[in-house]
Amino acid sequence: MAATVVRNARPVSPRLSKYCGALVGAVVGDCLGAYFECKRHVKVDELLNHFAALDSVRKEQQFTDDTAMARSVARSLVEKKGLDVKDMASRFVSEFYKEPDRGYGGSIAAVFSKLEKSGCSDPFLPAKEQFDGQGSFGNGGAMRISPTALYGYNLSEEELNKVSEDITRITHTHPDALRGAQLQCSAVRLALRETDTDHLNTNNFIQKLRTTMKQLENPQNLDNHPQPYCDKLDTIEEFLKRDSVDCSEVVECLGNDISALGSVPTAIYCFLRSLKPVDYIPKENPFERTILYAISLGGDTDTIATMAGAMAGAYYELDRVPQHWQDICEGVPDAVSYAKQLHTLCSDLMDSHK
Ligand code: AR6
Ligand code: MG
Repeated sequence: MAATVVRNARPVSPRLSKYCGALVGAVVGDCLGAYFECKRHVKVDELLNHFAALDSVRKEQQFTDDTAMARSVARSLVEKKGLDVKDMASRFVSEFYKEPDRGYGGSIAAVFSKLEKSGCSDPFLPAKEQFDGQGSFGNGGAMRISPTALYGYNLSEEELNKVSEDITRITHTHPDALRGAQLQCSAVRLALRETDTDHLNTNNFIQKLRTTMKQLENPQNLDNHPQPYCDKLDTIEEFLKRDSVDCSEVVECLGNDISALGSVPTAIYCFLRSLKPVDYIPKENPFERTILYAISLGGDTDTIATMAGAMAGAYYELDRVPQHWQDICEGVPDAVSYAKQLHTLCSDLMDSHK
């Protein structure tokens, strides 16, 4: 597919520091969250001690599959100047075979193997065959989608949703995985578009996401039609009205697992909750607070932190991502470079439709 038409009435120029913040935020969330991955409960003392010790660490903190795949998404969008599904699928495959030990999901190797054998002739077919035709409901689509929000900054909502869906369908076809990636992409784009980095109207933010998800989950507005993501957005809104919500309740109601439905809404909550101080996380910088809060929930910490980190980085901009974290996390210079290239691509698309 060639570069998609920009259909917004008045294309707006995105801020480069927000683009860099989004991709660097995602990388540091992944690298720093990876240490705690799969711990069902993260003890606050252990978390704070780990991060205090990190201040004097020079060793590189490695990224996982989340970043490995997000880099392929960014590279493909930049080099093809838009979505080329076959190109993206073949980048996923070669990246996987180059470094298969990046912590990929338990079942995704089967998709890569079939894609490789078929030369990606039908890039959507292997994913459709997963789980007896049900498709994977994992968060592997959502965890890598952030660069799409940068590329699609000025696309119509419909177009953005289509691009997110197609990128996800290369590996995941279950509706929960598709809707989860669309929700994550929409949330990152909303955070990019916010210009006042000191005041975010959380009700508006959630309301915009609910409108998007309602259209995707229940376009005909049928009574009793399942709309699991809208339900989770309601829960987030209710939690944000309360003075405090226990971590255990957050995990019970929103989730912290490898499913898209059990992690994307959680990441959104982490971002929105961390706009305000969190009593057990003594951090003034709200970007840092977002990452530590996300990890404190345990479970799929790298992926929840990468998704929350993308939103927080997009909102607060690059200079709120601690310099030391940028120095020790693998892949940060590349993330900056992809952000710049996506920024240029987005501006070129705008110019070509003026
Ligand atoms: N039915 C039953 N189990 C399922 C289904 C299903 N339809 N879908 C997924 N699972 P996968 P991902 C279970 O392999 O989404 C890594 O840590 C099943 O146990 O598609 O790319 C990443 O960083 C399957 O093995 O991977 C992500 O955080 C597992 O979900 C996370 O894993 C993962 O689905 C998911 O990555
Ligand atoms: Mg991972």
